[in-house]
Amino acid sequence: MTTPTDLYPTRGTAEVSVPRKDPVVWGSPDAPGPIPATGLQSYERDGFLAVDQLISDDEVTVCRRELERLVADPEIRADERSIVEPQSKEIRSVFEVHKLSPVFAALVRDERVVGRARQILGSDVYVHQSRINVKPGFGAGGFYWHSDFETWHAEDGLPNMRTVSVSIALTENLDTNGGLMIMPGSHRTFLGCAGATPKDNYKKSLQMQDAGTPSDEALTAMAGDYGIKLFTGKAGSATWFDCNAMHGSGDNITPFPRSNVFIVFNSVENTAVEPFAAPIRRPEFIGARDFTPVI
Ligand code: 6CS
Ligand code: FE
Repeated sequence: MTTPTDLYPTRGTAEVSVPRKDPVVWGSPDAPGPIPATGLQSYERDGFLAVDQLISDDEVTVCRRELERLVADPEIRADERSIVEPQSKEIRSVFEVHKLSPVFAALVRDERVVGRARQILGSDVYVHQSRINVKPGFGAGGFYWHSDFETWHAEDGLPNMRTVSVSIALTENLDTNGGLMIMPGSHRTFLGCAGATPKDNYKKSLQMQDAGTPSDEALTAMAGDYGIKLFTGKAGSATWFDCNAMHGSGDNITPFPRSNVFIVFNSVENTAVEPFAAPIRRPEFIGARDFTPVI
């Protein structure tokens, strides 16, 4: 199979910005599903869609108990799918939770979740990545500014921008405890970053990203053009965002954890090929190679 053309060059010697070549909403505007047409329009415009209550309080309780069970399990802590905070060594993230947990496996298949992904991506979808982010507080680290697609293209080999993420809050996302920030509209420009991908980059990047990080100049220009929106919401709220939206989150020094479950749906028409800008593939628990559609 021939490698598709690299529409989004990145991790070369210089930072380069190119216009997005892909649609944002791949489905038809009147496609059936949980998102109303007005919601699809604002997702197209902004690169995100906030849902005040995606899952009920009772469902949040079940998910939060499941997160706590996973985090407390010594076998999970020893598993390579667990990433710890560099300072405190507390668990920062656990990947592939849709395989580790029947609770999160059911969430992935829930029509309120996968139905929205199919509507946006206009096709069947599979899970490219899932994780819980614990962000326990008292100094838990944030995630510096980045485009997820830049990494998923460079390191996981996703050819086109036909991927959507949902972050479902499992604790209240306050304006103080390191909530998600997105630059509205930034998804329409691809910023190719400077600097080659080191081998085994993921072992560091999941704690603190380096390769694929925009320059201060680029971030200053983008923040000036688009602004920055901070997402707050009660537990059970969710933010759907385009794979190329420039986003990040700050450290959490409050006592209030900012935990979420994060699921990445990719179109079955956009399956991963070889990395476009990395020496080797990342492990499958980060970038899936099982393209079985979610049913
Ligand atoms: O590298 C990745 O795939 C992950 N890193 C971040 C900071 N966001 C996207 C994804 O979870
Ligand atoms: Fe991200």
